[in-house]
Amino acid sequence: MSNTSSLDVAVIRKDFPILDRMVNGKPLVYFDNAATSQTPKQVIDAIVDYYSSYNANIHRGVHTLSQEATDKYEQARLKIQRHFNAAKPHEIIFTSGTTHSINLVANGFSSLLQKGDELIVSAMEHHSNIVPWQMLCERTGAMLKVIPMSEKGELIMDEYRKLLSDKTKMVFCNHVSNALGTVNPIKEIIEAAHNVGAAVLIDGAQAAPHIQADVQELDVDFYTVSAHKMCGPTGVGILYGKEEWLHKLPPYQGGGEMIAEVTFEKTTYADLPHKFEAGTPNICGGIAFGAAIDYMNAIGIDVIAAYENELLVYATEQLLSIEGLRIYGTSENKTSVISFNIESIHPYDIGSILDKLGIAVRTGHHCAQPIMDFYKIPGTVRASFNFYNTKEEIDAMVEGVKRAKAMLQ
Ligand code: 7TS
Repeated sequence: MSNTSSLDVAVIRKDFPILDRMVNGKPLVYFDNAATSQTPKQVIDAIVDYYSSYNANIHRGVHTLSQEATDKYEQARLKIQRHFNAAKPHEIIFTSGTTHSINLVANGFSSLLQKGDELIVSAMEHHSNIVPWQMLCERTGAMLKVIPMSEKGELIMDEYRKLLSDKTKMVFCNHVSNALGTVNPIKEIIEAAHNVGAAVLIDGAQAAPHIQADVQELDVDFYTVSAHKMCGPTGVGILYGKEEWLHKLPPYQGGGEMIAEVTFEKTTYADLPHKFEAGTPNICGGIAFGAAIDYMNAIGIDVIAAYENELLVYATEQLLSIEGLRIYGTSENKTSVISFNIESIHPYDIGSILDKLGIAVRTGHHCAQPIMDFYKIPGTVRASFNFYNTKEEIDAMVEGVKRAKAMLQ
């Protein structure tokens, strides 16, 4: 593993113009990275460059601008392919993000399932990895089973193995929980599912910014990512799918660019990846996603992970020094997410006081209501750190939480 001395946070912060701004008269402390990350100027420049120099529709024009835009868009696909080590570029489907990617797969499985089939979901999913599968079950008569979790916020793997059978057709689970930060043992989950012939979708939305995922090494069937959590823009992401699965799934949306030939009698579909990319895509977003991947790789995901782990350990210690503060998600295997509450104080009230101090955290159920039901709480305060955050910012948050506690109790 690389050592953290190669991450110069003062230099890195200069890449993020937004980190200079004031909020409510205080310097911004941005700890809502799990919701969306901030954007470095290298990515902002890629967006400005696109609209200033070669904005055009892709895959269709003979003219120079269209060719330039097409080349840049397809280069971004190649960068993403290399980053996640997909075997082929056409296994990377551009989508609007993780939610779109999951819906694309869930919709495709409608034609592959029948009544009595079983799907397995983990107890710690974001709603976007629950609701599309419930809708699929309603359409097909398949049943949804749930891998339970422990008080520490870890999946109970023995229970998972008991749920698997020859009825299991698919398993879906996040790589990292957005509400708890738990890193799930996805390699084991994938292997066990494959042993009963089930396909696996891993929601990588929270993992991709912090962990280097290798889809071939994981042998995962589908992996989903949102660019905006990886220093890229909103409204773009990818679905990785193994070629054989992408051939089996029918197209999700019909329209331009996804066809081979259209007549009123019959339409044939384009090859991968275009079969799943109907209509004009988020061209600039895809190119900027490529720039974001370049930016993160220039620092190094391992370097990022080691530094963020330092922040996690430091913040955990500091927060736990506050009497009555409880952290939800205490696995040893975590990314830099801390969900907490202080006794009976409502998380929203703590979040509002922190905001007055310029500190951005998320409060609420984090689109993971089953986790809140498990702990019997309405929600948590969630602080999530990225590699441009500092220990001084953590100190400011801890002081803010102490102040909130004194005011609210
Ligand atoms: N899956 C996980 C694990 C997530 O954390 C999120 C977004 C999604 C899926 C959906 O991603 P989208 O880009 O399609 O919206 N999570 C959060 C969050 O924790 N706070 O705001 C959004």
